Amino acid sequence: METLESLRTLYRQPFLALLTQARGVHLAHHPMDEIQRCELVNIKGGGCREDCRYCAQSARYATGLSVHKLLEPAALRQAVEDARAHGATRLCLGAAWRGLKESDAQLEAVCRLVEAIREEGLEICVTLGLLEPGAARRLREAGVMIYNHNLNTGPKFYERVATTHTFADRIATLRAAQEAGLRLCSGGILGLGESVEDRLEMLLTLCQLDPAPESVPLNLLVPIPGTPLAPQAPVDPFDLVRLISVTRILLPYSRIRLAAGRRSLSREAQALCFLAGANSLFIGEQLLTTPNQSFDLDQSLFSALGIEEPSSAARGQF
Ligand code: SAM
Ligand code: DTB
Ligand code: SF4
Repeated sequence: METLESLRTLYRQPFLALLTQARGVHLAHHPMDEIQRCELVNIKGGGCREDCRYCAQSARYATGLSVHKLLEPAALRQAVEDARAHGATRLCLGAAWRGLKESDAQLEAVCRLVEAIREEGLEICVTLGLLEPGAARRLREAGVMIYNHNLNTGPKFYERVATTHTFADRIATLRAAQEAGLRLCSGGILGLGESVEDRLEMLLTLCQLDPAPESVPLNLLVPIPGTPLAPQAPVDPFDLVRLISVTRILLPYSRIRLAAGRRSLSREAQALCFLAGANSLFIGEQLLTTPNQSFDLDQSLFSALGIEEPSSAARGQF
């Protein structure tokens, strides 16, 4: 059983020792050069009533973002085509709202979207905020395979990041998703003003989930002008690599996704992240509301590192 103290001990090792340990764990559980590619699509942008202090889509901050209605099934075709063109094996549908109850009309609308693409041969992940158990079951029935819901930070720091819901609410959603038979994708954001201790507390919570999340996205804060957290100092890439390493050691079987914020990292820093155990990323020009590292740059990075497009047989292997 891991403890916060054991995580601290891991984290504080000399950098190269930590990296070497993580690499050993990675190679024992994953193919050496395989990186999962996930395509993101914002199915409902902006106008969220939650107050997450990092988020472009919260209606509480003047971020200049317009509010969109839920995407129509026809418009989702483009995302499926983009995913194929980018070699993605997973499509992640995101919505900017607090969450879904079983009785919400939006739940049925999302299910219709999922049903329209469930036979496309892509893994379908959705990120729709807080979920009631009945809503989670309905999503599973419609063909959703994975639910993304990030803890974002440690339990003590959470109220400094959002006050309209709690860390415990987020855990309850993860439980509801698991009980409905959805696999979990859950991780966090670095650079919100949290301490290393907060990050380790978040990891400890993630590794205490049973079963552990199948994927762990680690985002660097993308500063959004108009949000309260925009002025935060950037994260030192070595701190990110250390955190990825500890995550890899704690969660040997999980995918670790180098998520938002890749554009702010050098190619070399991204390579170090892969060496530490990151084996997934978002591909394509756009995240939810901000640009991703361009597909051309990714192609040149993959080519420099000798990383090939994953075969469809590799899909869902872990
Ligand atoms: N509303 C749902 C929720 O909060 O879970 C789903 C959408 S929300 C935008 C998905 C995740 O994106 C957040 O939990 C957070 O981890 C990440 N995110 C949002 N804004 C970000 C930013 N500016 N920088 C980095 N990550 C961000
Ligand atoms: C995740 O962990 N990061 C993605 C996805 N899961 C939903 C979202 C990143 C959003 C970055 C800021 C934006 O584009 O608004
Ligand atoms: Fe809303 Fe999700 Fe953004 Fe929070 S992170 S403001 S819940 S869209």
